[in-house]
Amino acid sequence: MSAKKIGILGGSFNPIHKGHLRMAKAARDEYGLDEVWLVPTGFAPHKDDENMALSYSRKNMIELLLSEEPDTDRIILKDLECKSADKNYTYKTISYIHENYPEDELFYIVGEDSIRYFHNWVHPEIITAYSHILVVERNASDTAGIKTGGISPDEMDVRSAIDYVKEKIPGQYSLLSIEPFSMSSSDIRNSILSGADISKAVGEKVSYYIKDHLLYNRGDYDKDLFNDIQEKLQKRLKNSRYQHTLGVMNTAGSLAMKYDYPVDKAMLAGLLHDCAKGMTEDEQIEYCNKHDIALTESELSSPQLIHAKLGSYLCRNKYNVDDKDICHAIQVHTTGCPEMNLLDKILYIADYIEPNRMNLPRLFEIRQSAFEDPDRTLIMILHDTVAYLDRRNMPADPKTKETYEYYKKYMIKQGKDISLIID
Ligand code: DGI
Ligand code: FE
Ligand code: FE
Repeated sequence: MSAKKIGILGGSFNPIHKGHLRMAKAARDEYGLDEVWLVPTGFAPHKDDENMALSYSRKNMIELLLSEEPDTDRIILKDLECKSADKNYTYKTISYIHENYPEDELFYIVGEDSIRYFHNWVHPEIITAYSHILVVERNASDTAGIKTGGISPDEMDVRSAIDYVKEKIPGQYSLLSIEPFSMSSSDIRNSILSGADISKAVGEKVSYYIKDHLLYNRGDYDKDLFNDIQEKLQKRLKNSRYQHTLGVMNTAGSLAMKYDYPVDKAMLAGLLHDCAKGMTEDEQIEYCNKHDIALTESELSSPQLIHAKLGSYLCRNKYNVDDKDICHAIQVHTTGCPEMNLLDKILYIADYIEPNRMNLPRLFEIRQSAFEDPDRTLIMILHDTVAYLDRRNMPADPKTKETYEYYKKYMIKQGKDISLIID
């Protein structure tokens, strides 16, 4: 294999944004690089940890942005640092790449803000020994808050700063000739908190991913609230229903761990999902009439559906969990709905696979699938539910049918073969 030119763009990518790709493309095109590797950090104890998304999600977002941005040939996610529990020093990563790709020529791509502090990094001389440093200029406002010991833009412009650093840490340094741009992950995280649209900066897919997983905007729940609700439900539900509830709560929590959703929130949705089952079906209908909760024809003729809608109402009004995501997930937990969000899917699936469920067809396969591909799992469950209703001459609710059709189309659109899981 002939020697390659490899660009390396390290960072926390928390989250990745289009500016990162601009840097990668500029380096690739100006230096004729064969590949540019995006290398996300693993744990970064020096960063504000609370805002650091799991490397699982940071990697997913890199793949999502690469999949929808034009002109990303030869720009790839390289997962080198995520596996380490230690601090990821750049010199270690560069040494590792050098040792494993000794023939290749390495280019380390950094923003101006980093180069202004580079001489204070740990072993910068190892980085320059093995790689050519490519610097991307930033706007003055983005480099103003430089750490003590760094070179502020008031002191020197970027070229002089590079010369100064080169004097201290000899090596090859070049300034890439792209226009400076203002885009930073921390600004994006702040925009999320203020509810602003971030899709311009990160693309539609990453923007959706962040919303779906509630990244950078996670509340937490009082543990007393859990105990309080558990006590109430234990009194109000039959024992078998209460055991099912605990099973759904814990399964929803496990799925949340797997897919990087806030675990406590998923558990709370699981805990409350069947709260309306403390009433008989007649009582449920009466309660709905009294509180102006409109029921559909389908719900009136199949009253076992009502507890989802009523449960959502009770969640907000009786259990004081006024959380739109949890209420929505409870509302749709029996029939599903098109475009379910991640919590909707977690609850829908957990309800079906929790440990007390038994004697369902292909339950083992559905349980395995739940931890591999939520959308495929939805289809399996919807298929089996429709078949079950059919066998018993029960009508499927229009929402159930709509959801099933929606996800079949959705999977096919994604090029996923579902022919072996449905008939
Ligand atoms: O409340 P759970 O028993 O834990 O589970 P669930 O909320 O999924 O409700 C399941 C019941 O609802 C079960 O008896 C089947 C029924 N069901 C699910 N989808 C439909 C449905 N019944 C009708 N008529 N139509 C549906 O689409
Ligand atoms: Fe239910
Ligand atoms: Fe349930």
